[in-house]
Amino acid sequence: MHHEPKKSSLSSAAAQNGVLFGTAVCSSDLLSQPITRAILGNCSIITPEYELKWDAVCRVQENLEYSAADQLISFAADNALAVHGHTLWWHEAVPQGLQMTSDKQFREAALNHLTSTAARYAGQLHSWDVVNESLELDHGRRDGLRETRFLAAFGPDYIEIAFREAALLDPNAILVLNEMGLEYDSPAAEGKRRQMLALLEREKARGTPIACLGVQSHLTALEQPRDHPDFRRFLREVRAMGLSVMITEMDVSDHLCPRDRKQRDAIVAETYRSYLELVLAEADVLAVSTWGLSDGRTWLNGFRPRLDGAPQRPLLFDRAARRKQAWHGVRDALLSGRQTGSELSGLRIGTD
Ligand code: 9MR
Repeated sequence: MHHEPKKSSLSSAAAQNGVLFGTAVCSSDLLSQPITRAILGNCSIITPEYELKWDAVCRVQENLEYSAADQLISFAADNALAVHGHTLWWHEAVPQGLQMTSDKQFREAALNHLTSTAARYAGQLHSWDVVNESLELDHGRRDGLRETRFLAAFGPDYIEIAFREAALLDPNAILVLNEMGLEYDSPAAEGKRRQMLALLEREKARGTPIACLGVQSHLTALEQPRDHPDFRRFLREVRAMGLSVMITEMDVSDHLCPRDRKQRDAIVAETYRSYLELVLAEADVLAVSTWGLSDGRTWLNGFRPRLDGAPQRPLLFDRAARRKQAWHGVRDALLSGRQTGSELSGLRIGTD
């Protein structure tokens, strides 16, 4: 396998600031040589895009199926890549058969899934998204928690329960609370940032072993501001709490951009660059991951199709796995990133 020279790799640019660089990977990506080469040439960490989710592991109830996840994790081990586990408890990944069970049955199944999965990979993962997308302000609760099967079955303690179990089973993994939409520029997003800080304060007071906030970073070009004082302030407050940050799912939807490729690619690249520079300057960033590497395989064509029918170009490589301007935007930001809080890396709030 041909590796790109190290000097042109995103992971080596990131490493200059002590940061890992990576991407979400599907097991099918490994069938493509150009994609595999781009992963090996640019990444120091990978995230299984769906293979570890509860509904993927548990297609047949009571019968956990880990072979797809195992394949990605051994690919990572063979190539000295770190692995970010995604995700233990997420409302969208509850297996069909468990939606209608009693609370008691649901609690047993959810704990069984968490403990089996965390124990199986203990010592092999860099980090875990223990709980994913726990806030939804539209659900109208004072604490901002999303109404999910987990909340209904365990009550609001479910976050603490999940993190304590994960910490017991895999004490060396960095435990991450992953969230979407914290980075947007709107009154609703500001409300979510406030609720996230309140949630982190509450969990800290109880000694929940959350080490890191996962900021998904599904950005929209022309919507994401170049500077973003409210988000800056939020990241500073997160750092002041002793929490590190991972950018877990970054991509840039171009559905608002003009069709012209050159213009689109330039706007997307600039969105990546300015966003990453901001986060690297304000947070104790452990890792930066995009949600896929190549425009040939992105969730965005389904979720946010362009009105003109042209395929989205939201990632760092084109369909032929050639670097785009966005690759350079990310590299520039990784090289210019100045971290002031890296001594905080790895601290867990409220433990011991
Ligand atoms: O990109 C993922 C897609 O392939 C899966 O079908 C989907 C459901 O499991 O999840 C997508 O990834 C989501 C991630 O797990 C959590 N944050 C939002 C991502 C995009 O929907």
